[in-house]
Amino acid sequence: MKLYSYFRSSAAFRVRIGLNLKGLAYETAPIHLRRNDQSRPDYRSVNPQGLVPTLEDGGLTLIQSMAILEYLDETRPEPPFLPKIPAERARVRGLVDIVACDIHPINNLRVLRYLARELGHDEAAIGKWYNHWITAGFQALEPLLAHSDHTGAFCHGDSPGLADIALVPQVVNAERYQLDLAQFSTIMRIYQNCMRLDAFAAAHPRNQPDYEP
Ligand SMILES: N[C@@H](CCC(=O)N[C@@H](CS)C(=O)NCC(=O)O)C(=O)O
Repeated sequence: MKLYSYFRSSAAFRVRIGLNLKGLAYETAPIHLRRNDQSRPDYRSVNPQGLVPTLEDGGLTLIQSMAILEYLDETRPEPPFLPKIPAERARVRGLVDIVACDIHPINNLRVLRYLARELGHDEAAIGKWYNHWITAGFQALEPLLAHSDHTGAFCHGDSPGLADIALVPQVVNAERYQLDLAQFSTIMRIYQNCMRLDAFAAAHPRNQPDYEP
């Protein structure tokens, strides 16, 4: 398998965690987002959206991190990323979507660049925007996790799954922008439990072949 990835991309980070949890070996094809590798015609011919991640599996080319993760789960069912019961699956997907649909897309590099280049906002304003949307999402995630009997060592029970895969990269991004995470004690407890696992630690940006300090 080949994963088009950027060390700092949280969407690629999700897929790296998923591949590691499934025990799947893969090669990394670095796409340097800051240098705009994502706009190169050769990469656009692989992923016309010009975003990472893209996963090649045999003759298949797959895009969109959550679609890739569900594909991995459907083709390699062990260990499962989702619970079996429909209501519980909906709970996990709801937690995932807070991150993947409501926080991440508006804090993406191309959005931050638009705020800076087209709308003229400075670094301080962009940092404020970034942390505002993470805080809004985490203020919903925290009680959903803290007050549910389904929450265990991880977002859903005592094994890592899809919600943890979405959550951990978002926490790493929040740390990078120096958001005060002390108010999110359940999120941070789960995050720390995840980071004790090799699958999560090995997927961390600083452990990638294209890492830059
Ligand atoms: N919904 C997509 C989002 C992918 C995405 O936005 N990737 C970011 C990195 S985390 C990217 O490639 N950004 C490039 C850019 O903004 O130019 C997914 O989950 O795969």
